[in-house]
Amino acid sequence: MRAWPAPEFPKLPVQGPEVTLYDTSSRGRVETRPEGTAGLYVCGITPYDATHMGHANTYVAFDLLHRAWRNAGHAVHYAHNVTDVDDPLLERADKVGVDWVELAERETELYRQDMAALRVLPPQTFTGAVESIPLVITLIQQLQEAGAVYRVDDDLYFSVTADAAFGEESGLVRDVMLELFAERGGDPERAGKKDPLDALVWRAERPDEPAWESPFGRGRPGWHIECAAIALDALGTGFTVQAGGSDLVFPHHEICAGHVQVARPGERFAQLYSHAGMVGYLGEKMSKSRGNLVFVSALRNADIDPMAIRLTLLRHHYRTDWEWTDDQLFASVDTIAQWRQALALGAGAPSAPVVADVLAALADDLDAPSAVERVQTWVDQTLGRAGHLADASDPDATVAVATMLDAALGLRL
Ligand code: 5CA
Ligand code: ZN
Repeated sequence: MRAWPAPEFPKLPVQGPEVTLYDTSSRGRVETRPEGTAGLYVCGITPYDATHMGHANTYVAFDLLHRAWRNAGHAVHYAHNVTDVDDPLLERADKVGVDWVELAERETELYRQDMAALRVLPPQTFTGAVESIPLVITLIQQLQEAGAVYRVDDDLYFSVTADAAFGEESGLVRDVMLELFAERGGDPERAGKKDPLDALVWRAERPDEPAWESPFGRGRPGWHIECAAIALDALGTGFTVQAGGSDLVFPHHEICAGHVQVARPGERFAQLYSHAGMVGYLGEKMSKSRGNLVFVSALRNADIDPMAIRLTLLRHHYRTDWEWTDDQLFASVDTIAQWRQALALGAGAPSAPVVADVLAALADDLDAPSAVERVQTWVDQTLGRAGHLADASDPDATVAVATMLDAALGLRL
């Protein structure tokens, strides 16, 4: 499907360092050294409601990775999905009495506008679950050939243990897997399954549910097979980073990897798995099902500068869990005003050290909070206590810093 328009991406006069990233699978930091084009797959929204701060936090986090790679001189293929047919979307459409296709299209369009406002670089491949059905069918056939698919009534299931590496991505013990599987859309109790963790890959048609023709009968794809098929088609195997929020570590990313690794024996799905922390609000994880939401679009409609929203997110390290409060947003509105004041001065404190430090912080496991603090030091040096030019030792400082803020942090001031 159509993505959103790309914001301008200025080229920096200096090259950033290679990016090191925490890898969920090996439980340590790994230097990403993409050979040729870097491949990034980030799991997208299920479009039954508007983009909230949790989503925005995840997409801004991996936008920092996209930017850090580009600034290090790498080309990037960013692939991204939209789960535009799935149980929660159908349930919401039913509840509010709208056609599910219309609901998905409306919320996907709002998502595009939110991402464009936040200056998130768009994916080169943006694929809906519905458009991916032919890819899903091919992948299921390959899994059948590998003997990893069985029927329960008219539904098809994937044997997770067919992947010898099952469990390596999440590193979880079985009891925790079972708990998370039940919590996150799985059906461990279903009678007829060989292993409670086996994953639905094709759901046979049910009354009043959408369905598509397939060699396995009419039905629709399961969730994990959708991302596996889209990622495999866009990026092949062994692409650089599979990413999303930490609620996707298990079962989603584990089983995506399982599908691909069984269909392509001896190959790895992704080289690294990267996960962003969860944003909470009012004491709980921000989630559509709980309804404790702060929407990007609602803030934009209230004339909040999207750059202040982005800065609020950047002030938290992407791997930490944190709680959204409006006070943090108001503080960022003030910070942006102060930074703009400094950037309007022309001359300022030396730019080369702050540019180098910010690029280094971002290449060091996307350490945006340190990058933001470093910019603040430069602003403090440039502006005296009275808010007037204090250090004018670099006549071109503000152009260089503004360009770096845009390219590295996605803040166009
Ligand atoms: N469509 C699937 C992925 S294929 C899905 O999880 N959709 S979602 O709309 O529930 O979430 C979209 C993305 O936002 C996922 O990467 C998810 O991990 C992330 N996410 C959801 N809630 C939060 C939250 N409260 N904080 C941070 N990230 C979140
Ligand atoms: Zn996904």
